Amino acid sequence: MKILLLSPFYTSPFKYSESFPPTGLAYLAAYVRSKGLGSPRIYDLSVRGKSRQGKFWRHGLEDGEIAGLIRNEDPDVVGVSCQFSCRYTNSLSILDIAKRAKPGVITCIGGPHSTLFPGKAVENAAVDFCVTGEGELTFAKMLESLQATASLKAAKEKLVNEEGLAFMMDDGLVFNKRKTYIQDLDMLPFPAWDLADVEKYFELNIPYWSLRGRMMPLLTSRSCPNRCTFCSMYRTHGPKWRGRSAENVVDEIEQLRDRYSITSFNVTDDNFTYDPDRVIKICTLICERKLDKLSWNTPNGISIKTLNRDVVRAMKAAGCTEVNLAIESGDETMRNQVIRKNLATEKILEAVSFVRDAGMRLNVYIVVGMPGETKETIASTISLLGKFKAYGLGIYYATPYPGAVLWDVCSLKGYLPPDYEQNISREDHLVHSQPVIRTESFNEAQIRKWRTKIARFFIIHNLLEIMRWEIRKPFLLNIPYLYKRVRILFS
Ligand code: B12
Ligand code: SF4
Repeated sequence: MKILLLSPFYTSPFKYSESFPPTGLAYLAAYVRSKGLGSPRIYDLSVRGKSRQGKFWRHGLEDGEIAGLIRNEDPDVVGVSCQFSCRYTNSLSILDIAKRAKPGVITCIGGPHSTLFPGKAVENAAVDFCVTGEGELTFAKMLESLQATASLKAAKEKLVNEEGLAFMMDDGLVFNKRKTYIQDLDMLPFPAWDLADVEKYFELNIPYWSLRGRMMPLLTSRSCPNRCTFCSMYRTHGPKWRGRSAENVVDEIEQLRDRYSITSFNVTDDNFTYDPDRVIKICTLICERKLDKLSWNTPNGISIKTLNRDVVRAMKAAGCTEVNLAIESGDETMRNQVIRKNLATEKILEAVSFVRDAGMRLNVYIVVGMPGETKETIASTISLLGKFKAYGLGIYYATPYPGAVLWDVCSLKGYLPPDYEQNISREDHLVHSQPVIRTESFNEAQIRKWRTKIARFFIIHNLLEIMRWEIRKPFLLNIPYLYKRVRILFS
């Protein structure tokens, strides 16, 4: 059976690319291959081609080219990943193209967005199956059933009790909720990057904070035990944190170096430092196997609660060059009651001192515009940022995503624009990069102003720190970065 796994094209107001290797698809491909369930192939439809469409850039192949690719590959099954809600409409359109390019092809969708709306997904005539949550075992079961039966109808009959899978039968929707998640992640083969065009990402040279070039993602654990109110991650990856063994993780790093000559990797876990002993073990093994020449970072943020000096020192010794800390807000009520981060200000300052004492570059994340934000809470955030030096700031507008508590709160209180629910699945509405919440105490324009105020303060306060790191880079590499910073100052 020939299986084509596709990552969708995307639209953006910016010309520069934001494509990253699709870890989820690479795990799926590796697993089905290891089970002998046919020959999978991964195509990221966003890495080739770029065209202007009105105010936006379409990154990736045109519809006709996608149809051509499907006809050429001639797959039996096409699977599309929908990692971000805003790409859902694009993902559906790809399955529609697949059905028209090759009538009779079996189609499947998976990923965080469709996981929350499986019934809606399979109502669509172009979607035969929707795999919800962690996909490996369920996708394999689906393929097994297709292989073992003569028709789609017969395959579906065999799958009526399969958990995590949604599809339509003559008498309506079949969907059994997922209850189990893979406990022993070491049983999974490493992501099948040999089935994707990884050289294309190296060529695109997209920065991930300060790293770029021959860089690959590394997922050492899945899920997170915390429940920040803006986060919906656990709805896909389950309630419990699950970690791979240190040996298994370091074997993968070794393979990435030997096969793809990577010079860096980024740890894309939700909560890399949840188990500090495991992190120290990973770092010790990296050093023992002389993999510490590779640079790495933690762009998704690491758990501040479990961070200690030994962990940070071990990370630095193992080649970690920068650490991102999600502090979210300087106001304790916002951080702990509204966001439910359960994180004391003292703990943040302690973690900051560990990172700075270790001589690593520090980036922090802030979220603005959660319900309850006022000019006083913004002042507290500025005050906290004023207590230490950092290099980078990721400052995001609070955005309600389906499945997150924030979504329920904002819907209930009428804090969202009228067509928000429809627009969240469309990239041209840019809900992920614009303020969308409006409460009794602020509107979108106010939130923009507050965001700029924080960004401006950050740059002025950290000017020397920023220059200290920038000066180490070749001059030409600095120009775009410095230009962006100066624009924020005067915007
Ligand atoms: C790394 C990461 C990024 C990275 C890189 C993403 C990449 N392509 O690798 C970057 C930095 C680019 C990123 C950006 C953003 N991210 Co992000 N990101 C993640 C993160 C932490 C890990 C992704 C990952 O590698 N997962 C590991 C793999 C194994 O899991 P998976 O992708 O879910 O795939 C599994 C299943 O879903 C399923 N599956 C997936 N696809 C398919 C397809 C088929 C056919 C089948 C059968 C199954 C299947 O099987 C897979 C294997 O088990 C996730 C959270 C998470 N834990 O998933 C958030 C997450 C995806 N991001 C999220 C968000 C909000 C964003 C941003 C919008 C943030 C922002 N405000 O800027 C931006 C989007 C920017 C844009 N322009 O679109 C949200 C998405 C919520 C939503 N409903 O849209 C998530 C879920 C986190 C959260 N807070 O809830 N992100
Ligand atoms: S710590 Fe991060 S991954 Fe965990 S719930 Fe909060 S935002 Fe989500």
